[in-house]
Amino acid sequence: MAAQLPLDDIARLADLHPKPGHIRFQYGTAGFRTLGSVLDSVLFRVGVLAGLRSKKLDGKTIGVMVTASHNPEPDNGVKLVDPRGEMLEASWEAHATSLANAASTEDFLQAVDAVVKNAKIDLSKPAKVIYARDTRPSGPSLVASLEDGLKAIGAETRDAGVTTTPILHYLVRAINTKGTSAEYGDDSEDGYFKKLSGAFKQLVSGKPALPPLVVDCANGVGANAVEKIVPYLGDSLTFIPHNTATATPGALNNACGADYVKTTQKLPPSLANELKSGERGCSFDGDADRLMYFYIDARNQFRMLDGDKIAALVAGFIVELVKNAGLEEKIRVGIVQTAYANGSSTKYLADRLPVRCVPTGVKHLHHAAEHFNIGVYFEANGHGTVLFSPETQGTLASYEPSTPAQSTALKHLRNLVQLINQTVGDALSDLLLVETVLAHKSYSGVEWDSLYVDLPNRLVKVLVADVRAFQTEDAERRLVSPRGLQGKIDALVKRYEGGRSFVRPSGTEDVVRVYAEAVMKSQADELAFRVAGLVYDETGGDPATRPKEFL
Ligand code: NG1
Ligand code: ZN
Repeated sequence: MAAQLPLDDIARLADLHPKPGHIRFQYGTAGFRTLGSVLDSVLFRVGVLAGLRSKKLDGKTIGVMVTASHNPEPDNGVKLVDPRGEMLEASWEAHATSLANAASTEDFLQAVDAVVKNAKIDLSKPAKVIYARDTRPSGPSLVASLEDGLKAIGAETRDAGVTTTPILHYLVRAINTKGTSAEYGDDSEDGYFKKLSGAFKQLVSGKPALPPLVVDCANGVGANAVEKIVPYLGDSLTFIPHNTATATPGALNNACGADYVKTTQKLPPSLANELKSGERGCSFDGDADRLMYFYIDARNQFRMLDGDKIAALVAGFIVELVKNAGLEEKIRVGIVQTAYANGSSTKYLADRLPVRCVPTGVKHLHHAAEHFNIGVYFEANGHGTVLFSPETQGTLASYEPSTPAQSTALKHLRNLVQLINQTVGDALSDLLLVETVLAHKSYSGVEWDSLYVDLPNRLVKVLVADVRAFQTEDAERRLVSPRGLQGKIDALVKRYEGGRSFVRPSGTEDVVRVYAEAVMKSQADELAFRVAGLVYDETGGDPATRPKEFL
């Protein structure tokens, strides 16, 4: 007889984690994310779902990360990690949403049964799940709910404790590739730190050491990772960690971290006296998968080096190495961006490389990057990585260089494959990557920044009655509905020199986002607010209550 669902166990434990009445949960680009205090039932159900996903994939280990990334401390969230360390396959997002929204235990059992049938899951397969959480106060109790769900479905579990999102992704891939030709590394934090630091030390060996690097850890779990990697790095790189108060209530992502830097385009106030003219620093977000750099220029002004600048720096370096290795005929390097990429970065990169634009959300960038031999992807907000296709890794492993210069470049490329966390954006791995390029090029922030000049830009949010009324096409660069609105935006944009603007519904908040850029800051601001005004008026907002800043 085919194996059955352990309905009694599931029902008994599900009763301990009832769904709150009036909330509708949605598995979006960032998994489930909302106030930590209402997520108990979601975590239980995600535990059951993770077990089912593992069974579906023949007992491969699935990851579960409990985090709300750059969101404020009262928020929390959860997302699943597929066996190769990537985001959950899109078709399962609907399963996650349906389980999370079942109103009662009985409905939940039915929803589980429907997933089993729909996804044709063989229940006799084992289920293996590894999970971790960030430093949020709501983490421990949410993990306990998750554990109940994993118990209910009979999963074999491993608790990775408090760690960063990218380390959890690394562990998932390391576990699932153990003993295969694609072995990713030892499946432990130690294995991760050894892999990254080993590659970094080789890459910078013989280069003069860079000045110490100020690292803003957002008062989050990245602080632990930074502290732990220090002994592995030895004197190859020195950190000056800041915002490491992971136990201080309310400190997480508060006036610090990568999202603060990107959205305010300012230095975190806590670093005000830490950086002198010419010095560089960087910020992680709360789960250490985003990285923003910055420096203080000769006029003592703060200058931001965002995900687009990181992409330009890194892609340029990789292209040069591929060429120096004599592999430019064999290895095609490409870039993936979203509509939020600064127009100047797109121009700079497109003059040199193939560039693709995809909708917002890491899964879109990641999948598009897989189509290149080496795919570099970064969101402007600092989330990104570099993917080396399996064929390219094979080429790099077997290639026989014919000159000493080729041999050196090849060695660097091989080390980059080890240095870069190819499962997901990783602030620590990306930091080491940036430092590698800066060391090779003898760049300070100034030279890096001068690759191109950012166009001034502005991002604003508009609260509308129904976000679902907004639908887009062309990688979210144009609206198809509400009908007629895009035409009005186009007419407005034409009046601004270097103007570009687009409107899209957020996938993580109940708002519509408006982005605008233009050659002058005042014009970018004005364009953003005018477009926001159009959005507001078009969608049932009462002109009398229109926010004043929308002009
Ligand atoms: P939404 O809320 O869909 O704009 C935000 C970021 C994305 C991505 C996701 C996931 C912006 C403008 N949007 O998405 O880039 O990082 O969160 O965390 O930064
Ligand atoms: Zn994050």
